[in-house]
Amino acid sequence: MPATLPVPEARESTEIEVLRNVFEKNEHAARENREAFDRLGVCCINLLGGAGCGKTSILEAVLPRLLPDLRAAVLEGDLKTTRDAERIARLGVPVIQLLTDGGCHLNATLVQRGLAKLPLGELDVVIIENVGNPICPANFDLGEHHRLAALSVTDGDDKPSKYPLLYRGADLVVLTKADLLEFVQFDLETAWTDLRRVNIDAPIIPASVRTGQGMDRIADWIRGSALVRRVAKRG
Ligand SMILES: Nc1nc2c(ncn2[C@@H]2O[C@H](COP(=O)(O)OP(=O)(O)OP(=O)(O)O)[C@@H](O)[C@H]2O)c(=O)[nH]1
Ligand SMILES: [Mg+2]
Repeated sequence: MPATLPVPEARESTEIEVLRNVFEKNEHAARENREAFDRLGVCCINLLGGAGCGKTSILEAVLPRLLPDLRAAVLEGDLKTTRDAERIARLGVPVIQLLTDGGCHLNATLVQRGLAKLPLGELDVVIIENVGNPICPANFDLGEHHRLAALSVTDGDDKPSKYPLLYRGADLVVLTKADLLEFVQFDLETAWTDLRRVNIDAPIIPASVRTGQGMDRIADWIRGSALVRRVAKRG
């Protein structure tokens, strides 16, 4: 054992600098994305939630309700596979699969590359399904106007207090798989109270793709958000 502890090398401060650069680069790309959306009157929604909480299922149920009066496209974020993009493509909706190759969240630069492949000027709304993860994606602005956070009742009523960042930044919270409420231990009041503790404003919509519960309300919210952007462009 050495008698004295080794003196930390300058390496540590270099790592901090790199981390700051990552966020700066992301913020720059996010700003550019948002400016492009605003210039073209396109509404962008970032769909977030833990792995398997039902994000793609929501899109499968809601997108047909928005078509044809709303022109929508989807960016699908995943670590691997094009499976989610294939599900969206079956609806006849333009979709680009964004693969992070192991990365736990989308960043604005990758989103920018996906947007370049979409006919942005012909769209009303772009929905970005983020990587299934209740933690990291919430830290990265993609240039979206709104965040839709999904919380599955199968994940437990303690999640809003354990992962507050995800729900704090949400403009809409969807309680997914509500048809399973009778089979799992999920106290609605606890979840609701904790959600309200971190986010006082966002509507909370219990929903199920099995029963159709909540799907019209989600579609209305997306339609309303897109309309606001279209009017803002004209103004
Ligand atoms: N019972 C029930 N099952 C659902 C519901 N929504 C989704 N599921 C099921 O939950 C599983 C995951 O659904 P996905 O829509 O793929 O979830 P996801 O959040 O997109 O998953 P990742 O993209 O991998 O994070 C599938 O087996 C769905 O059939 C629901 O409302 N009720
Ligand atoms: Mg998915």
